[in-house]
Amino acid sequence: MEKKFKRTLVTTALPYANGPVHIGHLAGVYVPADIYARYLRLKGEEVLLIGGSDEHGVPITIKARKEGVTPQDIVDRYHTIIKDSFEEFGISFDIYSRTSSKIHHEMASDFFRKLYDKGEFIEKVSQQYYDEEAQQFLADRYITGTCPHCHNERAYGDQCEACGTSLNATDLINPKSAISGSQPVLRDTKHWYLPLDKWEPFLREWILEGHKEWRSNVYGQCKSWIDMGLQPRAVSRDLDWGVPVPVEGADGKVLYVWFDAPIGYISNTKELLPDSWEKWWKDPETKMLHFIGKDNIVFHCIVFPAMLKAEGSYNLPENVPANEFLNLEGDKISTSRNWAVWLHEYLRDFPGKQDVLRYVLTANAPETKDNDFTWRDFQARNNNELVAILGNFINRSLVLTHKYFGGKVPAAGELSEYDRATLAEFTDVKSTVEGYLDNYRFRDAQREAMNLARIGNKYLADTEPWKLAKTDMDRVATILNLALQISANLAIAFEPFLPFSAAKLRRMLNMSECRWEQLGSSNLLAEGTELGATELLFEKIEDATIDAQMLKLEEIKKANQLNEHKAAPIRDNIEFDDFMKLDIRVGKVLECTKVPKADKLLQFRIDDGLGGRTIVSGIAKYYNPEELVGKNVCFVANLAPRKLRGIESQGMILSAEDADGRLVVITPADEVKPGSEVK
Ligand code: B3M
Ligand code: ZN
Repeated sequence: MEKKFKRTLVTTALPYANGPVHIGHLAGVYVPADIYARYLRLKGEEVLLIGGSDEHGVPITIKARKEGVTPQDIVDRYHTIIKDSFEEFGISFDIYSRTSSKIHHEMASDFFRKLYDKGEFIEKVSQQYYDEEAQQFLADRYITGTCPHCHNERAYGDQCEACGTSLNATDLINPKSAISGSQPVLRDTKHWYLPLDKWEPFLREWILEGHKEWRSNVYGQCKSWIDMGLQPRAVSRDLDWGVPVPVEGADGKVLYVWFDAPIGYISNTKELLPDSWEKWWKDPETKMLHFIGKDNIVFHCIVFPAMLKAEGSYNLPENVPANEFLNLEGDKISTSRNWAVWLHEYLRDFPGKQDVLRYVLTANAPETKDNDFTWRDFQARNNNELVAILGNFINRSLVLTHKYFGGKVPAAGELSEYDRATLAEFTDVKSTVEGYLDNYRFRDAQREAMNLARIGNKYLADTEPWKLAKTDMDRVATILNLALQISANLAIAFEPFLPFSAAKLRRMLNMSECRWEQLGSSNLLAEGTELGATELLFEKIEDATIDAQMLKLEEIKKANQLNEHKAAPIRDNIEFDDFMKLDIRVGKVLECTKVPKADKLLQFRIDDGLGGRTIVSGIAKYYNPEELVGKNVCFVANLAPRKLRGIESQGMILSAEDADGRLVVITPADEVKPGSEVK
């Protein structure tokens, strides 16, 4: 049987404050959570939407070290940027706070201490790399060395990015400290572990038996973790940034970031509601939901619940509607490769178009599988759906009302058969949209809401009130009344999805209230209501705008290819005598022409100091023949002649191949006589 709850606590993953947020964050977590919270508020339910920045962890300290600033500087910078982006996109947080706050440090510290006092941790000594010069233990990310699998020399202590293998720092060949460059040594260190194995029977029962309704991606991941067997997990680290471990003898140790971050949900609730936060966390009539991305599933479904269970007084989540990933133009979004649409950049390039992005991200939400964001799809959904369906319907209804009825809602007369059928159609929408929203199926819900506008559009197209205006104004009044009622319904139905446009629409319709219950009614606007000024809800996005975004991505891709280029490995050694066999000379280009019907080849006449020779070279893609005439080049003079396209080539012109495959001719740095030997 379905449980009844009094209120809903919605948490959203706390983004790391070491960079700005992008469309993947928005699509995966914040837009769906916001839709859900807005929906419950419209229904008049008690709901909290909790967010904040995750300000601890090693990557933040690495970034700070690189920039020569403190970790606090880094998180201050990005917390502000992230918070502003969310606000601009209308993510209606009741609080957006941060884990470097005092209240969070106290909360996390107390939580650890309570588990410690209850004997819920295991203490274990293990060996970890220590940098003797810098006098500190090294997080795995702070150690680099050679990957034992692929011999990449720049692998990290936790992962080799060349071959993708996850590593232990002790696997690395030739480990080096990223702090001092010295070779680290192994030292004993004590840490606290949460024995997840102890909670395995409970987790198995609670999730695998009790929550079969969870999304199959979430349920499946949990099942495979549990079936693999759970191990104790270290909840402390040797690091000087984070919440200090609150026990004696733990100097230089902080709570592992994944231990303190989820407690951030609790601290932020307490910061918002110092006197009543506990009912949101401990009253079994509160329903808790975690909105997260798929890479966070194990922490929210296994580790955090085990922590809450060990503490003993908290609720567990009722559901964890985790999303898969959103890709960008077919490639995985990546912060380090700058492969993303950053929210602050989108706002700069598309001012006032927050709802367009919200719409597209929901329409493509990666709810059941990874999905792709493309700029062409963005344009098409804007032009063909938001403009052509929703915007067009609203605009026609309002413009016609202004034209024929002086901007006042006209009185409806007797409804025709067709009017009634239309009404019946859109009355059903409420329960359909609700059904989807209640099951966290946001893309289906939004698609249904859009169907309302389709119904409206079709209604106007079929009834053609503009044609009746000369003959039957009563009928026109009825039609426009109905069209305006549908518009008012749209203002309600779209409020969770497109909050800015819905608010604009409410102003245009002069709607004083907006409640979910009203959805489906044909009496939302009283006869005689004075409408506000008509504004356009959406506007067409031109090809040039989209081309500019695509170009930007292409340039990023090119830059990445150059950056990621590593020089080819050096070939096997040769003897000096082998080298001496090569006769390399300098020659002056006397003539240079394209070889007909061969798009790669140029034919050279070279002054080699010995009467001249002909060489054919495959560099036509990179040079115009004229540019090379008069230049000194280097060529292999004793290569056995070969025929290319019927021309005998007497040697080979030397070029360097750049990272992108471009060939660049080698020329001596100063003027030398044709025929000079290169040694
Ligand atoms: N900061 C990881 C992430 O941003 C982490 C989430 C914490 S949620 C408590 O993907
Ligand atoms: Zn490797």
